[in-house]
Amino acid sequence: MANDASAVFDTLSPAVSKGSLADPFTPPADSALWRKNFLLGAATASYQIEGAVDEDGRLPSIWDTFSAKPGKVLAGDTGAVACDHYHRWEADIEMLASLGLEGYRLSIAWPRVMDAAGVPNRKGLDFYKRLLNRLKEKGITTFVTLYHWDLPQHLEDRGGWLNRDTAYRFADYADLMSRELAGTVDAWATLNEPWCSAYLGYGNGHHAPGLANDRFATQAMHHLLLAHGLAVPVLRVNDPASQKGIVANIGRGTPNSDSAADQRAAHLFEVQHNAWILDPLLKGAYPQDLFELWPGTEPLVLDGDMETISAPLDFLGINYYFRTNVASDGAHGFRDVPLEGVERTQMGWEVYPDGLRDLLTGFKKTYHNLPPIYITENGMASDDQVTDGHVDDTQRISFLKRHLAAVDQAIKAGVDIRGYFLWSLMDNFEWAFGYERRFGVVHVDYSTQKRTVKRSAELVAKFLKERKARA
Ligand code: IFM
Repeated sequence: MANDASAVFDTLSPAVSKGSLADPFTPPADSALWRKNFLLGAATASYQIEGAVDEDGRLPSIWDTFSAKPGKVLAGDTGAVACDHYHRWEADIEMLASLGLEGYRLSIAWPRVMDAAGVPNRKGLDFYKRLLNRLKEKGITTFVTLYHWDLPQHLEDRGGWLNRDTAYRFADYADLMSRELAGTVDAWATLNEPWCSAYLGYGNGHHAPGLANDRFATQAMHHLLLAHGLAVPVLRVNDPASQKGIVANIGRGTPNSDSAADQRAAHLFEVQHNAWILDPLLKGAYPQDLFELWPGTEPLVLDGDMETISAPLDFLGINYYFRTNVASDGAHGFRDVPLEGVERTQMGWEVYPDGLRDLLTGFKKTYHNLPPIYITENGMASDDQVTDGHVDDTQRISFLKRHLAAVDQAIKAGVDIRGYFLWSLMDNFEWAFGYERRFGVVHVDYSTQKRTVKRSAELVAKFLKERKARA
């Protein structure tokens, strides 16, 4: 983790670098974040930053198809150019390193690296090799996600995640990538947020491929988890020194009242958001309450599938953003009851750091085999503007400080949390919300591709520099 953070200090707002501004980020002296081995990094994903969708043999993905359909993405935005990272990756890594960030979580675009017959695409593979080699040279710990939602369109044309065969194709893809990239990856995550792929993609249609059927969602989830389970042993054989895991987004559901019905609604919310993924992975079974919520949607599960899915993990990645206040819908489920007067982000999501702590401590009680945890995403969107060359993202600074305090509290309560990745390194294509929602700690001007380090990133860099100096 030997980054030279000095470069960014040449670009810091003068008041921050001289220490004349109160520092609203630095964690208290007793925080676990001061531990040198607590990894602090930033995350991105291929379709959200790379652009270059038609270059060097990359095939179409479901997000190319989906975003081209009118009305699916805000303002008709697509990932065709995004942050142009495919061409600007060297400068982006310099920027990451100059901030002193110790870890980088990226994803690989499946349609860039193999064709429909499974033949490797050398140009696509070389892009990731160059990228990962440079990260290693910089001493940055690499977390690589194999699937962050950009399924090759040719697989969707054969049923996508509704087709069991996609899970086997994913294992082939994992095999290729881990043979090609072994030694440059510190940690492999098979999937990012299977909840989003299954529910938003096949359950309510807000994401690609845009299908809306609860039964589809449960079957897609099963095949996603099976894909994960089939890939893990392949990764273990090809790249034994790396860690293997999966990344789940988790949601806090709180009851709108003390009534038994609302308490049950909050429980079902968390079953649908958390247990649907974590129970099969960590208990080898789907939570039966899920099928109370969605009667008759049990997926087709073949003998041995649950054993495959629940093989031990080296780490669990957790992505957390907000909580949802819910009430009973009067039937089997829950309905959102948005609270008034609470702090929200540009996404309209409530800022609720306690939810992260409470979920993590709850998982430790529920899952006796809970693997070590990395917070693989946490952050917020705000309508950031560049003024005189600076972006003063005050709400984000406070958001990050409070969520890192929640992580510290969970660590002190005994949860084994080893690192935290900011979402995101830079503003990017926020799926159905296009480029309007800015999650980065670095601002991107999409008309010029100019990157401007936001004040939040300056303060993270300042903290990391201090921590390094003390080590
Ligand atoms: O931008 C996404 C990311 O791709 C997955 N997790 C949530 C982020 C914010 O919505």
